Parts: sequence; C-alpha cells; structure tokens
Amino acid sequence: MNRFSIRLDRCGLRRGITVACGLLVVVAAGTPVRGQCNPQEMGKLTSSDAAADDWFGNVAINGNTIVVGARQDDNATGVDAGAAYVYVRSGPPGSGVWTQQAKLIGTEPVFGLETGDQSGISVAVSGNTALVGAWLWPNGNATGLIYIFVRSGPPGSEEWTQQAAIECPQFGSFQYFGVSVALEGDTAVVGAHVAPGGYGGSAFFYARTAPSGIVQWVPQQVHPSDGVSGDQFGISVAMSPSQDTAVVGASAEDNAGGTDAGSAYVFVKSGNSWVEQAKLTASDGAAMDEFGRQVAIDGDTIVVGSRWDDHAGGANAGSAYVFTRSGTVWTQQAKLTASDAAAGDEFGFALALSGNTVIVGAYSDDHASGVDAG
Ligand SMILES: [Ca+2]
Ligand SMILES: [Ca+2]
Ligand SMILES: [Ca+2]
Ligand SMILES: [Ca+2]
Repeated sequence: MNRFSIRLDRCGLRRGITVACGLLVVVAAGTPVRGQCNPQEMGKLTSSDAAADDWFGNVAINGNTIVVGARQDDNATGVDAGAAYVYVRSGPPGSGVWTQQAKLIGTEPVFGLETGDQSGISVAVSGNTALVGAWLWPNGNATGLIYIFVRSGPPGSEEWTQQAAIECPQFGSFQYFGVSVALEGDTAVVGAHVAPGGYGGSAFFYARTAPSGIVQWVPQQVHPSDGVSGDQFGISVAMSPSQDTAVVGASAEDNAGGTDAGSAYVFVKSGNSWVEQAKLTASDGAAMDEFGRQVAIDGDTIVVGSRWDDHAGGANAGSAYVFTRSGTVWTQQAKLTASDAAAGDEFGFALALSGNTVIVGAYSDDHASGVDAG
C-alpha cells in the first residue's frame, strides 16, 4: 500500500506542503487570487542519506518543524526498517531555509527495530514531540509499534531523544498498529485497522501524564459502535488541535452507499474517556469509494477523502467531503473535486485542514510533468 499524507500547520497555506512521488516540496502562499491560493515553492527537502526506494514522503508539520517518514530506509537496524527525518526552518516568516535537524530511528528496549518494520509509515509532530509509527514491527509481522521522540536543549543545539516505544496493546500479528498516528500536545491517537475482536479495527487514544515525574502514555482503546471485521477502522486518524475531538476513518466499511463505500467516526473527550459522537458517510457514497481513507480535523470542521469516488470527472477521480458541527450534530457542508479532475487521479488520497483552508492531494494526477506525476 502506497501512502502519503499531509499535515497542515495552524497558519494554513503560508506553511503548506505538498507531496509528489516521494519528493517533498515546501510552499508559501503568494498573492492570493479569487478563491485560490497561489503557492510559491520555498524549497525541496531530501534526506541527507537518501537512497533508492527509501519512500521518503509521509509528512507532518507544526510551526517551524517538519517530520518526514522514509519507511523503506535501510539503516543499522535493518533493511526497510525505516526512519523519520526532522527539518527546522530558520529565517524570516514567509521565507527561510529548511535544514535537517535529526534522523529518528526507534530503539525498542526488548526487540529493537528490525528488517521490514517500516517505521515512518506514519508521522506526527506537535511542539517538541514527534510520533513515528512502525506498523510492520516486529520483523514484518505487523503487530505494530510507535516511537515517541522529544526535542530538548538550548536553541541551536537541540537534540531528539526517544521518550517511549509503545507496542500494540493487544497481542497478535497483523494488526498494523501505527498505520496512522496523530498528535496534539499531550494527546495522541493511533490506528490499528486490522485489530482482532470482530470490531473492524481499533484506535487507541493516549494521554501523556507524568505522575511523580515519570512520563507515561496511558491508552484507551475504542471501536466503532457498529463495526464488523474488514471495516479497516483506524486506517486514518486525526486529532483536533483542541485535543477534545478526533476522527477515525473506516475506508472499507459497508453502508447504504455500498460495499466498502467507507465511513468515518467522530470521537469526543468526555471526562477522561473518548466516546463516539457521530458516524460520517458521503451523501452520494457508492461501493469502493474508500471514503475515510484519509481524514483531517480542525475545530468544528472535518474533511474526509474519498479517493476512489467516481463523478463527472471520471472513474476514481476522487473527492473530499467537508462536514461541520453545530452543537453535537455533524452535517455535510460541501463536496470538493478538482477543477481539472480526470479518471484515476485519486484526489482525496491526502488531506490537510487548518481553519478555513483545505489542501487535497491527488497523487495520480497526470499533467505536463508526466503520467501520475501527482
Ligand atoms: Ca530500503
Ligand atoms: Ca467492507
Ligand atoms: Ca470508484
Ligand atoms: Ca493518472
């Protein structure tokens, strides 16, 4: 499964990023035109030790920090063990230079990162904390593990150290814990889209606490209320910056739209517990849309990608749906498609949302640079 993601900074397009075929391009918004941004490329990031088939390009951003996963990176821990790279920006707002600050490679206390674990399949960053998912750990058996790294030290000489390695809370292979991760402050959510139990997958919420000065990440497992095996609940996750609402995609859920039409579930924090608030589906959902393959949230707005949606643009041209919350009720506000949509674009495969701005990736879009250039 090829996977790209976009995380958008709170400042919206001024710090947007796009991904195409493993090349990461940092853009800044130039002079806006009606209804559109006019992004200017700020730079192109590659890793200091880039090599063939690293699959560099799962991205997250917060403030002046970008984290990029390279899940097929070969390193001392093994072939395709994977890694994540941290970049920081220096210079004036709206411009500046991005430089690599660290390469993050997880160290699991018992088994360690191994061949085929693909750490970096998912990444998240908030402040001085980064999460890196290793969905195929251990040794490609796909129980799944996440690593948490923290940054400390004086400006100019910060260092990243591993704060925790958290294994999938349930025993067993092929759960893919860490296929998706999201982090805001001390609150994280991690997907495990093939977790057992007949629920169709799981998501695990984590709260970071430090009783007696010892940092702990305390989990809570959630399932969809109507989940059944094969739903792929947890394939995507997103956490609101307010840390009180999250959304979890279930891209292979069967519903009124058809087989594998897909859905997304909203969870809200009630006291110390996360409870389901709503189930989102597309107003015009159809079989095999994969609605929920990617999700994004900010405040009372959620965007859900439907990369295999067929519409006037063509089969599998793809779309994204915007939902807004009033009180506790979520309703569909808009359906987004590309102005030049064409068959097979997979618009909606990657998403980012900040305030009133959405970025949607279409990684199989054909244009002047080539077929499926994205
Ligand atoms: Ca490799
Ligand atoms: Ca299904
Ligand atoms: Ca389709
Ligand atoms: Ca194409």
